[in-house]
Amino acid sequence: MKKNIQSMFILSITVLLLTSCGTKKQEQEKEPVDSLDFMPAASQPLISDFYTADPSAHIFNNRIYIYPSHDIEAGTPENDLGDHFDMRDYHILSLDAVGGKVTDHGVALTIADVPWAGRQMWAPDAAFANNQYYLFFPVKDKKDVFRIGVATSEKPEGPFIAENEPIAGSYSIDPAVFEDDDGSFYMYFGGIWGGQLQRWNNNKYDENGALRKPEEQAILPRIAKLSTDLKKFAEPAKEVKLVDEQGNLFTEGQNDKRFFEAAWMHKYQNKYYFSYSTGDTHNICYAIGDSPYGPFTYKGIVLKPVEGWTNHHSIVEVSGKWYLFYHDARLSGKTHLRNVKVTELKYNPDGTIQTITPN
Ligand code: FUB
Repeated sequence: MKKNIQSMFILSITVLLLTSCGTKKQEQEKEPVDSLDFMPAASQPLISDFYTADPSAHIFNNRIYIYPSHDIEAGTPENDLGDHFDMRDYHILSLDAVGGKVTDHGVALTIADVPWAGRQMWAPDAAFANNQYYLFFPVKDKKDVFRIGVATSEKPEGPFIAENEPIAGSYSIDPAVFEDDDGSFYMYFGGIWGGQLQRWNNNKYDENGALRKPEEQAILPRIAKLSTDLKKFAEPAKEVKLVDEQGNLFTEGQNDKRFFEAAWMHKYQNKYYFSYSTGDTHNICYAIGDSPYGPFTYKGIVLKPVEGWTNHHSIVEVSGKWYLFYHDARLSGKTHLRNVKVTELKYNPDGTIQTITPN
């Protein structure tokens, strides 16, 4: 018996040594990094010489372009309304493949060049149509009310020229612009707390608009179809219904599932996937529907909480694989100084998404 234990011990050590040598060899051969197959769920910052967040990724001209917020240490005191997210410009990033070299294209749009802007340039998005590129961005106007602006450029990386006014009928934050297969564009938007969505009912502004009580129906994100020039809403903004499997809207108390901010839309196997952050519970969740307008039925968590208070993402297909672009504050340890990252996203055969746990 004793002999048996001894030989099992020797065998285990040999196996362990052989396995770790094998791993080391494979690691040395991983060069250059051109696939995420072997990477852990939490990856390295795509760029670390300045802070970026809220990555909206798109493929333009066979290249990956990322439209992020540009986080800075502005010295603005932190509060629950997010005043410390006091960003002043946008830089566009691009790379030819996931794992490839990241290019920073410099300042694409600055707050001083937006005639109606007051402060805080938050999470942007982009689109291509009519032979030009569009940058959609939320910023507070001179009365400190968030509106959504649009700017255009001949190049995906800018520089962008902003329109003189915000998009009429737009409000709150986090625009996500989705092109459907028929060429129609829709903007999803909204964010509660500092994003001010609670101040808007029936598209009317009420400075005193309050957050909902736990037993009340949760505030819903908004959608508006865009005009063909992508500079206007083609219709008044509508609420996007997010429901549970029984078809019930969430209450504010169900804050691990209800919408908070950071909307994104993608289509997979002919279904519409609406994903969003639950904010104060820090998940990226998703819900599936049959129309861009919804209703969307809650299905689960895409990304569990990352380091830092905010969670924000985009989901994009790149060369036949799906990727989640996201951010965390691991490098700075400060919630308003974030870094964008990317990791592979996988579907189950039934179309549900495998939850990603950042590590
Ligand atoms: O970056 C500022 C805000 O933080 C974004 O608009 C939200 O989605 C959150 O990430």
